[in-house]
Amino acid sequence: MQPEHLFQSFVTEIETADTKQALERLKAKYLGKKGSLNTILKGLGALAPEMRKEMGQRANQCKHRIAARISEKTEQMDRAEQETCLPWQDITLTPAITAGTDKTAGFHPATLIQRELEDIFISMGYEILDGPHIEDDYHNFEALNFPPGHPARDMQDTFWFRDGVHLLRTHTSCIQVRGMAEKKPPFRFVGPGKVFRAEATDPSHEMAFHQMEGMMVDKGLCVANLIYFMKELLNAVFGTNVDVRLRPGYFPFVEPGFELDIACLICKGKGCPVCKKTGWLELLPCGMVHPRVLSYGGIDPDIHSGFAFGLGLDRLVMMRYGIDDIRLIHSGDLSFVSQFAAY
Ligand code: FA5
Repeated sequence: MQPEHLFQSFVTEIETADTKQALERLKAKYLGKKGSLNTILKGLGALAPEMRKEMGQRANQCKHRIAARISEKTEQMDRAEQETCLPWQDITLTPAITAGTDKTAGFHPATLIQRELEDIFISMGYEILDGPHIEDDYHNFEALNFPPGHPARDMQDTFWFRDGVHLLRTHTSCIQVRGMAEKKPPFRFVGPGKVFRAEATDPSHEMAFHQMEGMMVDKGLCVANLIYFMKELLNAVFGTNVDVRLRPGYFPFVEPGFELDIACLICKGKGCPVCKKTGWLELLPCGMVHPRVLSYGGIDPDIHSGFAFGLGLDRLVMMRYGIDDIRLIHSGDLSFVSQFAAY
């Protein structure tokens, strides 16, 4: 091919190259080791000497023009990129406070309550553990005695990943599984964090909300120990005796299992949309750890027993601050969050 024809086809192609990757591909196609220009240059040896010099000059000219067009277009793209980017900012710097806009950041109410609870549990000898938001079927379900196909899995509407194995954790109970794998009894820990469920929202239900898991394993633990810790916790949070009721509750990973409800502090037990007109709010499901779950965790249920609980943190926030709609908590509305004192 004549170098001028090659240049023409390059000009047509570079018109439609609108990304840097496309330019790189063009560069390789025309100027690369195995590119079209090198093929022409390699063929020079086969030409008659008088043709060789002339063809060599034309090919080199073409090479320089192609290289120049590519770098020109790359520079254009760099400039366009810089124009669309926001100016660089160091977000770790304290912002300048302008007169009349003296708003400073504070902690989110869910963070405030979480930290307060952590302090209470640390004072009772608990450790704080963490776990990933993206879990697998084993940690979220199987090791908690929800075998595949078990109807109790339907209690928690789940966001699955396409691989059918990974999911957004539906509860913090997975931290029980991770804690047991890491520790030898006796131990006690809490695991706070965000959990996710594919469910319709209403004044007391969100799709992403917070829980705090708790687990204690030792020799000779029984329901009386569980109730003692739950009462201590609620008294410390509310600073007064709150009305609670304990009723049977089913969770495959505890036996016996309970629902601990708190008298709704929004309507003082009269009934409102938050408590679904019952006067009570489900806050703290709990129970004695199922022997099979202890065995999965490598703990001998004939020697050790344990209790576990899963506190709904957002609902606790609602009761504590008198918030009548859980959806406000994640709304990102500054007039809402700025009402809470810094910790
Ligand atoms: C559980 O998630 C169990 N893992 C709790 C548990 C742990 C039981 C250890 C026994 C032993 P449940 O689905 O009920 O259970 O949720 C626990 C708490 O999270 C509820 O009491 C409630 O306070 C809160 N909660 C549940 N669903 C939502 C939701 N959609 N929005 C806000 N809070 C919720």
